Amino acid sequence: MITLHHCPQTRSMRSLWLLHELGVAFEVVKHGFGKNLRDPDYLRLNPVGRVPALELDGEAIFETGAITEVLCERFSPEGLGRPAGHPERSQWLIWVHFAETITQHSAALTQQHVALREDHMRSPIVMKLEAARLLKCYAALEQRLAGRGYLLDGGFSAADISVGQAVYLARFFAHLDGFEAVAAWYARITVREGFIASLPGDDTLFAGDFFEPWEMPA
Ligand SMILES: N[C@@H](CCC(=O)N[C@@H](CS)C(=O)NCC(=O)O)C(=O)O
Repeated sequence: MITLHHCPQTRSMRSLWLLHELGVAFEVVKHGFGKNLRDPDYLRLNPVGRVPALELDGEAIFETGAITEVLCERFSPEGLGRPAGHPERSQWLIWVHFAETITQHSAALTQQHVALREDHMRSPIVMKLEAARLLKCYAALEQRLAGRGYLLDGGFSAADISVGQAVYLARFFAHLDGFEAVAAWYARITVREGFIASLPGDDTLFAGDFFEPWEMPA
């Protein structure tokens, strides 16, 4: 039995997309994105009270990258995954985990624009800095994707899912304008049924499509 603990439009969407692509049977337990994640019952699944958490045969697994590795090893070692010893193993690991390099900035920006309730708590400097750092991540992806259909030459993999979902979140804070290879790849992977099935319904975290950094005070 596989159970994914999920909040829409967060990192757990990455695991949800992967599960859909794997074509395995699973259940989703949806959580509100708030203090409820600190409930003792949930902390038994993820000790810092974050999503995702995955229950797999009675074991609780947290950290998106670990979940991706475990699911691919078990259900799609040479399809969506690249096993130890495979020529593309290192590149697969690099890009699966690069998703976190991107998402740390989106998480900081979600805190700035969404989670902080009072305007005086928000920082235009942090907003600008974190959005600029997303653009640096896009630049690294542009370099990798120039002349490639997918992140790995061997074809679509969990690396595209991981980074693709990270770019989905990043696009709320930094436009893809000027990153042609990234935009073409993003368009290519987000028509997939697995991605579409991982999108939120009415239960969105973001009350808009884009959050502009605030102007710095003069
Ligand atoms: N590195 C962890 C980060 C998990 C994480 O911070 N998830 C966010 C959602 S994107 C969360 O649950 N935040 C709730 C909170 O910070 O209270 C992973 O990849 O699973």
